[in-house]
Amino acid sequence: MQQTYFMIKPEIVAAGDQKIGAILDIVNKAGFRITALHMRQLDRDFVENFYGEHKERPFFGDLCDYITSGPVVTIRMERENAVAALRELIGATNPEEAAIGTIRDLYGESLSNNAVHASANTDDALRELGLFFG
Ligand code: FUP
Repeated sequence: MQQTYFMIKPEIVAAGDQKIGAILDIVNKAGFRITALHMRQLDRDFVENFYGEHKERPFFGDLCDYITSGPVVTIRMERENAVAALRELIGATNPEEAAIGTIRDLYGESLSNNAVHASANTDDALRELGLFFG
């Protein structure tokens, strides 16, 4: 059993419970078990650290503004091969390139507002679960 970090981004949370529920239903049907879940307003320093790998990128400021624009849902999940399986389930970063039926295909609006985050690899999963769940 492997653990990964999953996050539902602000525009989905702002849209109301129905979209949150629909996304959780997709991950549940894919065999993930939720072991911790919170809705939280993240502060700027926390998000700058979380997205630290992108610090030098031109979109970094907008990305941090967006993630702190409203509450997010932070989730710890487990499954066999959870990290790779969740990345496949969410689809490509840009919703326009995401495979049909993936979460970003169904719920993403744009490259920056792409509905959800999932840890990219097992090292990131450990780091991100540590940041969010201690
Ligand atoms: P991902 O791992 O799929 O979330 O993608 P990245 O780690 O490459 O990017 C993190 C977030 O930065 C993305 F979810 C969206 C945002 N982003 C932009 O806004 N513009 C870009 O050109 C690339 C990423």
